[in-house]
Amino acid sequence: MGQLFSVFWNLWFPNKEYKIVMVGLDNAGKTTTLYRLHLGQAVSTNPTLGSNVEQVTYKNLKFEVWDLGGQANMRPSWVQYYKHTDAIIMVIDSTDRARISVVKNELASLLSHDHLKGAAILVMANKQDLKDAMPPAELSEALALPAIRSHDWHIQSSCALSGQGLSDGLEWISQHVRGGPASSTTPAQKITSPQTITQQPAS
Ligand SMILES: Nc1nc2c(ncn2[C@@H]2O[C@H](COP(=O)(O)OP(=O)(O)OP(=O)(O)O)[C@@H](O)[C@H]2O)c(=O)[nH]1
Ligand SMILES: [Mg+2]
Repeated sequence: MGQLFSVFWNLWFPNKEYKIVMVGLDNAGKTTTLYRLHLGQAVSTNPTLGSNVEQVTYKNLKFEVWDLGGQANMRPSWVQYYKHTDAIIMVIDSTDRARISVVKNELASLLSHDHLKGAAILVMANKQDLKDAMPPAELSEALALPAIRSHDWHIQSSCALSGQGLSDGLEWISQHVRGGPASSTTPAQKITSPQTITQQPAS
């Protein structure tokens, strides 16, 4: 049924491309995530100066995925990419306990931005392959995600090196942009598994 729907969707909107902007602190794993999605393999990265952009196709949906540099002096420029954004992916180094409050501030700042009013927020709890990684539930609490009422959000555990969790994250975004089950039938807060937590904005 889902497959049939996506065939029709593609016929109706053959060239529709959704915009995803990937943000997060330096060293979080954004560029690794982008190229894992685009090429299907891990690449060696350097700190991003400016941005990278690639097209990613997932289940007949086309996404233009922007990967922005996360160093402190580059974060003020993130806003320049926000216009017409369908979804934000905030990538987090789940072992970086020392900077979780910085992540929380950056999240608050993007949630209040006018151009991101209708954007879905996918939080990637990345580097889950590392022993001291905070699990999604701990990150969710540290970032006060359950208090977010303004946006549809979801937290997903991932390992950008292996690709674990990336398709699940794109699946959630796909459902959001299609206005499918994720945004019409999910209860106010739902913990679908220890790896993933979803919440809809209050109506
Ligand atoms: N163990 C582990 N390492 C990862 C993972 N994802 C990324 N890395 C590593 O983390 C480092 C930083 O990754 P990048 O993708 O360059 O980080 P970034 O968020 O793009 O950083 P900036 O461009 O500086 O903003 C690299 O050495 C990656 O190989 C992961 O899931 N697990
Ligand atoms: Mg980068």
